[in-house]
Amino acid sequence: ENGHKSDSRGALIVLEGLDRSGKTSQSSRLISYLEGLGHSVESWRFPDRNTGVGQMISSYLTNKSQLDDHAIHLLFSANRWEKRSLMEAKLRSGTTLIVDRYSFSGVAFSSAKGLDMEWCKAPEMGLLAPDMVLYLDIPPEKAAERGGYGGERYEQLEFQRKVAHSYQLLHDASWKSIDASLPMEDVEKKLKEMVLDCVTTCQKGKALSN
Ligand code: DGP
Ligand code: NA
Ligand code: NA
Repeated sequence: ENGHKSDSRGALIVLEGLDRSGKTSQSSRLISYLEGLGHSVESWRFPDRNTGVGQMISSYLTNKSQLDDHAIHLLFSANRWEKRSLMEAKLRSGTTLIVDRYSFSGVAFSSAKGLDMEWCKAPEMGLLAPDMVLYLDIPPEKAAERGGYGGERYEQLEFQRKVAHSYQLLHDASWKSIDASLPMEDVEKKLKEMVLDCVTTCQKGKALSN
């Protein structure tokens, strides 16, 4: 103890993966787990369909509207930007955020349509950097078998194969891959260990970056 005010903050933990990779259920399990240990934690997801921009995205995803590929890309990005300051405030106040999809989804899904990957990354620059990215790795065929897709625009096997390929190109050393075709409980166990480790490191004062 050096007498300085604690820099303790929450961790920004992102879950990425194909549609039906299990992110949403694993996210709620992680939340219960961390809450049970007495941590302040919130579940977030992108796109956040509750904002004005989010409603445009939702209408696009449900095929109620058509948009140029670049235009929808920028809307997804804007949807993350409009939440940036709240996200930062939460983290600084000590709340850990478990976020279901973030910039990597933006780049993976849009580049899967053929957009240039560097162009796709540009509007994401300056958003808060995740402390950890957990990639729920599942073969597209296996994800498609899981109770079927919900029928939204991107939920098609052929397209998900392209997204999987894009994710592979984005995957770097900061990512942790989990075999998401394992039974749910096994995936949960691995995720809990990784997340607890990350939360503890951030509490010790790891700086927030962008
Ligand atoms: P979800 O609510 O997690 O099911 O996401 C809705 C769909 O939108 C899903 O197929 C993934 C896709 N998606 C999420 N974020 C982005 C993004 O930033 N850009 C694009 N093009 N697609 C995204
Ligand atoms: Na979906
Ligand atoms: Na999801």
